[in-house]
Amino acid sequence: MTATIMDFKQNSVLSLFSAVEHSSPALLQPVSRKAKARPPASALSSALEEISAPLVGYAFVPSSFKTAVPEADIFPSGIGILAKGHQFSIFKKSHADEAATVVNYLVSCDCFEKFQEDATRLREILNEGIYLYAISTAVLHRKDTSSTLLPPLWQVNPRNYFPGPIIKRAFDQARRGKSDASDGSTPPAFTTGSNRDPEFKLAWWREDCGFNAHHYHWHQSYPWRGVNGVTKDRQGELFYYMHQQMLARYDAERLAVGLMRVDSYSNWHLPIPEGYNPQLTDYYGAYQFAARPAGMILADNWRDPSDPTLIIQQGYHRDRLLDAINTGKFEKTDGHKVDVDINGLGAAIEANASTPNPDLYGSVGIHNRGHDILAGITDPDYRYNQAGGVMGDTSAAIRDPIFFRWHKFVDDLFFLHKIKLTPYNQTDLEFQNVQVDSVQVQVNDPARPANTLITRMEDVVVDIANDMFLNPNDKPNTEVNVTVKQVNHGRFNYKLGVTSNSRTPLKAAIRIFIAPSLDEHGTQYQLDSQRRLFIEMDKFVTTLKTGSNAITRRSTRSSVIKPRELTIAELKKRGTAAKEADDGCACRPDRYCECGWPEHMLVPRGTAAGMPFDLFVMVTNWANDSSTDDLDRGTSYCGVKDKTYPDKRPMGFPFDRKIDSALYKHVADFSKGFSNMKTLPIKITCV
Ligand code: CUO
Repeated sequence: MTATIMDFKQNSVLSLFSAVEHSSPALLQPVSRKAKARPPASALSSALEEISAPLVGYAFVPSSFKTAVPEADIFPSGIGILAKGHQFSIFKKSHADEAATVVNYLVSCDCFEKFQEDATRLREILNEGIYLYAISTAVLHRKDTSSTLLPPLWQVNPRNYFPGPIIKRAFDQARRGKSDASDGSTPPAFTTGSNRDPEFKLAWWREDCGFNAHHYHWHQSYPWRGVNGVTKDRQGELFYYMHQQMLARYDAERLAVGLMRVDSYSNWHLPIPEGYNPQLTDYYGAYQFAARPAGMILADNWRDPSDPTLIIQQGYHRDRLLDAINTGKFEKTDGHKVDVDINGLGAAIEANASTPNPDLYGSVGIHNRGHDILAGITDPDYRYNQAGGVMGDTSAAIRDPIFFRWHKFVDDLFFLHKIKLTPYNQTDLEFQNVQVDSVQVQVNDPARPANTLITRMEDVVVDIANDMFLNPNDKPNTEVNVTVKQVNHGRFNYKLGVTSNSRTPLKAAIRIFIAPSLDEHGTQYQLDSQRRLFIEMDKFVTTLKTGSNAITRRSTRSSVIKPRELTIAELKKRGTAAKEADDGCACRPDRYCECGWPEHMLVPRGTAAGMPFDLFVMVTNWANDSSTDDLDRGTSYCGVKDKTYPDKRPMGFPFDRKIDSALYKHVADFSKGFSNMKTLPIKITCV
C-alpha cells in the first residue's frame, strides 16, 4: 500500500472523529424510542446545506458529500433509534442492539470508500455516543483500516474524561486563543472530591484519562455482542483476565495508601458506603452524569420499562451461574450439558455472543446488567429525568469506586470456578534443564540502588484541542491545554541470569509478575492469599543458548503496556500509522496498536518509605506454550488483532489456580521448589 493511500485513510478516519458534537440543531429532535429516527431526506438535505457554510474549516462534511443526500432506506432497520443528545450505554440491550447493527453494517462495507461515505452519512442519523462507539469499533475490526490509528478518546470526547470546570477553562482558553501554559502559569488543580472521603485517596488513579481510554478501547476491541455475531479467540477468558488484573493493580494501590483491599459488592440489599460525584457532563453539556451519594441501596431499574433490570432477575442468573460452577456443567439451550471452562464462564457472565445459554445465564448478562442497575441507582424509575451515572459508560465507569466492588463480585465467580480446578502439578510447572540463577531490577539512573523501582506524581499538560473547542477562524495549531496529575516511573531493566543445560537452543517464555508482600496488618502474605494480587508486568520470548545466558529486558518493551498515544495533531502530521512511535517501536498493522495498559501506570505507585513487593520470574518452554502468534507490546491484556492469543497457557498462569499452602507457604518457597523460578524482594518508592 502506498504512503499516499495510507495518508488518505488515516486522514479520512480522523475526519470521521472531527467535531462529533457539532451536529445540526435541525436534527436534535427528541425521537420516540419506538419510532424510526431517520429524518426525511429533505430535512437532511437542508441540514447539510445549513451547516456547510458556517462549519467550513471543521472538515465536518467532506466536500464530495455536501450535496449527497442520505437515502432514507440505505441502512438496515434498527439504525437511528436512540435520539441525538441522549445518553448511550453499551450495557443497555436496546442501545447495544443498535450499536451492534451499525458496527456489523460498517464492518461489512465492501471497500474503504463505501465505509467512509456511509460513516459520514451515519453521523447525521446516529446518537453521538453510538456514532463514536460504532465508528471506532468498525475501524478496529475492518481489515482495510488495520493500519490506521484512532485519535485519543480524551481529545475526541473530552467531556467524558475531564470534569465540567476543566472543560469550561478549555473553552475560555480557546476563546482567548491562548493556553494557560503559554504564559507559564499552571491551571489550578480541580478535584472531584476531598479528603473527607477515604476513597478520594485513589481518585487520581481511577480518573486517569489514559486508564479510562484503555478500558473503553478494550471493550471496543472485544464487543460483547461480537462482530457479526462472532466473538474472538478466548474473548470470555480475556474479559476475566483483563478485569482481574485491574483489580490486582487497584488492590496494590489501595494497600499503598492504607485502604483495605476491594470488598466484593455481593450483598445487593446493603447500603453502599462509598459515594462518587464524577462532575462530568456529556455531549453538548446537556446533562451531567449522575452523582451517586454515599449510603444508597440498590433498587430495581425501570428506566426503560420495556427492559427493566430487576434485582430478583440478577439473583436468578447468579444462582444459575453458581449451579454451573458447582456442578462443573453448563446447561445449553437444547438441554445438553457441557463442561464449564473459564472462556465459557466469561461468555456467560458477560453474555457475549458465545454464551452457552442466554435464557439461563442472562441474555444481557449479569455483568452488564450490574453496570446498568448501578448507573440508574439515583433515579431508578426515571421520575426525575436524571441522567445515569458513569457505571453505564465504559469510557468513565472506572472512575467510580463501585466499579471495582462490582467487578470484585464478578471476579469472585471466576475465582469459585478456578478453585475447583486441580492445582498445577510438577510437570505443569517445571522446565527441565533450565535454571534461573539470578534476577535483578535496575532503574536507568545508576545512582539509584538495585531492586528499587521509583515512581513519582507528575503534572502533565495535555492538549485537548479538537474541533469542539475551536471556531473556524482559529489557527490550526491553537492549543487547549489542561494539566493532569499522573503517576509515572523511572524506566528500568530486568537483568536475568539463566542457565540452559539443553544441548540445543531453547525458545523460552519469561513471565514476570509483582505482588505486594504485606497485607493490611503488615503481615507477610501467604502465597494462596497473595496469588490474586499478582500483577503481570511482562511476558516475552527469548532463545536460550547452551550454558549461561545474561538477559536484559527493558521495561518499555513490556507486553502489558501501550506507548503514549499520538495526539490528533501528531497523527495528522504523521499521516500514517505505519510510522514509528516516539520510542522507536513500530506500530505494526497486525495488532491493537492503541490497546494496552497505559505505560505511565506500569508500576504501582508504592510508598514514600518504599513498599515491599515480591517480584516473581518464571521461565517456561515456549514450544509447549506458544499458539500460532507472537507476544508483543499490549498483547497480554489485549490479544492480537484477528489472531489467536499468543500464549496457550491459562491467562494468569501459574497464579490462576489454588496453590497448596502446606507445600508452599510463601512465594519464595514456591520458587525454591523449581529451578525455572526465582523470587526477588523489591521495593517501590514514590519520590
Ligand atoms: Cu469493563 Cu464491567 O467490564 O466494565
